[in-house]
Amino acid sequence: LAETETVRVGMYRTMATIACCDEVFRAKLMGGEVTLSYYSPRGQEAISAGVAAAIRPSDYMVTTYRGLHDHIAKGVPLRPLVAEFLGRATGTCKGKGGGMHVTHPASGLMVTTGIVGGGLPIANGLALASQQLGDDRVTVVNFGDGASNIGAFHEALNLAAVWKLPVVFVCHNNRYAESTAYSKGTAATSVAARAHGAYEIPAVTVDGNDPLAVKEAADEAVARARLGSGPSLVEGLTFRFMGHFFGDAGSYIPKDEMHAARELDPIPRYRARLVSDGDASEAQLDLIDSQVRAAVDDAFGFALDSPWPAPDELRFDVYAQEALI
Ligand SMILES: Cc1ncc(C[n+]2csc(CCOP(=O)(O)OP(=O)(O)O)c2C)c(N)n1
Ligand SMILES: [Mg+2]
Repeated sequence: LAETETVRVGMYRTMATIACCDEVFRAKLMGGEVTLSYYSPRGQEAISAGVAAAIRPSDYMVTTYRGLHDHIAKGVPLRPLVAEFLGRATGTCKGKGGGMHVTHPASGLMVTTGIVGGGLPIANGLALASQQLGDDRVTVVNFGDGASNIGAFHEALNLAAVWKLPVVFVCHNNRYAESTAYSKGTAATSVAARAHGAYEIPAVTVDGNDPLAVKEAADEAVARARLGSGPSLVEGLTFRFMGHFFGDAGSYIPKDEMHAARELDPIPRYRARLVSDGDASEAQLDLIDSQVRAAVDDAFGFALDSPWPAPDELRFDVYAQEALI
């Protein structure tokens, strides 16, 4: 069924999978069943779904500690993904990276980093490799609004523009960097204005709660990169529904601001849109929801039944040549 569905309905499945997986992580953390550092992407599903629908499986992606939404959208298989978040030997990095360092080259998810802004120069490196190899790949790098205040953001945009790298910078502007509101820390009306004004990079700000708007902007940016015309920046305006990390109550967010943001929750909104546009019936979307729930439960079952990495594993995957250890 999933193979034959349209791109528009597929984006719903992606968003539902992200939200369901996030819900189970939070429920298990709340119940004390699992322990991990967790940064919820709830509310930001549409940006990941829209961008992923604009690229190919062979394209590269870089993301952050909040990257569960990007990992799922890029197609990292759920079983090893959840196992990695839970630190199990069956994870994408044998449980040695955790959610903040998920890497899965087979699905093009190359780097997850906890260093704010650190992914942008790495994405340039991947894009430079593609440019030199002529492999026709595009690299997408996801980051937050706060990252646009980091030096690496400016260095990366400048160099990508000078070298015309096939990279798409995707800013998930969720209006907060930890507890700092956008307007308190950022001297620009938008992140797109910085890219365009300072580095002459084509840049747009779109409704990040609408996967169709995100996909349209990403389609253009990806086409530009693929043609060799250089980088673009897509900024999606969205909101972080949970605290910065699991355990942060977000008390610094005014109640009316949170209430207004939740009114724009991308998932019920997109669901209603698909039904009113005739893409799918409520029953079809309910079926997707139940399939998603089964897949997520299966992944958690698999992960929780998996062993921890053996202590001896510490010696491996540290250097490129294991013989040197
Ligand atoms: C270089 C660096 N500085 C500071 C931190 C601490 N830190 C972690 S997340 C974060 C906020 C980043 O906000 P934003 O880029 O908007 O991303 P969001 O968390 O909203 O997704 C900060 C300051 C860090 N991890 N790395
Ligand atoms: Mg932010």
